[in-house]
Amino acid sequence: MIPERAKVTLVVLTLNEIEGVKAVMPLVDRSWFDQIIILDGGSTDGTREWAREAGYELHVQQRPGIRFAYFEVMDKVKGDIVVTFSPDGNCKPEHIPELLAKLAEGYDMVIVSRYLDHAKSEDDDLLTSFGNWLFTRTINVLHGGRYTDAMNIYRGYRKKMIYELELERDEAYALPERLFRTVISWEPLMAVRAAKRGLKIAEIPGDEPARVGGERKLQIWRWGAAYYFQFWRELFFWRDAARRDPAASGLPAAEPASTVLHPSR
Ligand SMILES: Nc1nc2c(ncn2[C@@H]2O[C@H](COP(=O)(O)OP(=O)(O)O)[C@@H](O)[C@H]2O)c(=O)[nH]1
Ligand SMILES: [Mg+2]
Repeated sequence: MIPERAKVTLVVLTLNEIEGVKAVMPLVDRSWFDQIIILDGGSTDGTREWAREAGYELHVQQRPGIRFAYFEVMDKVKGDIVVTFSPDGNCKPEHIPELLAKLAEGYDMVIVSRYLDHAKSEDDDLLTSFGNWLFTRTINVLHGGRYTDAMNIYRGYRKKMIYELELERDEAYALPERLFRTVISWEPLMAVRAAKRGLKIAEIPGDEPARVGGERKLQIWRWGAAYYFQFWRELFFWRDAARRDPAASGLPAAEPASTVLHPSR
């Protein structure tokens, strides 16, 4: 029997990225994906209007903060696989076919790593390059990961993994966010819990070019502190109850990753 083809949704994060979307989105072949959603944080620079005119599905988030953007959009994601992408120049679209091919091998998550093999980041400064190294190394040491880049947005994963790792729950973020008065994203915690759960993870190397226009929204100190807090808290906070007792978790049993993707349809 031919396995049913896994559907793939591209989620494109935008917050005032008009120059980026104009330069980058034309390089994203729409036929690579079953669905493309522009996930906008309330842009006021014409990004939303541009997305509508270009015929993209658009979701404008209601609550500020990247994790709320993800929480809100998940109901609209039809794909079995989600690929997240920033159209600000930092993510090279030419890595997408390789990313999809890797996911088709059955990985739960594949990260485009800025630090694997020959890859390099032109967006990094001394602080972000040290921060990314430190955070990735901390996750590896504390939680048994083997990442070279645990922080990048540019990645693909099974949608169901979000729920298996309970990343959609406020309790995973509320305390660090209150302590450091910010709203964080879910990629670092995803890396932590995927490692804790022993999921099938891969990385492919991918250069990160400098951003195209616009401004960086990264809150270096607040996010750094909140993520670091999360990493240590995870040593005792999320004890992987679902794996030990699936009946008690109320979660659907994990299914093997869908096997067939067509990156070059
Ligand atoms: N929807 C949404 N997108 C955001 C938000 N904050 C940042 N982004 C987008 O997420 C991507 C990554 O943000 P960026 O500031 O470039 O972070 P960096 O690349 O890690 O320095 C960019 O495409 C931003 O436009 C937000 O609150 N909501
Ligand atoms: Mg960026």
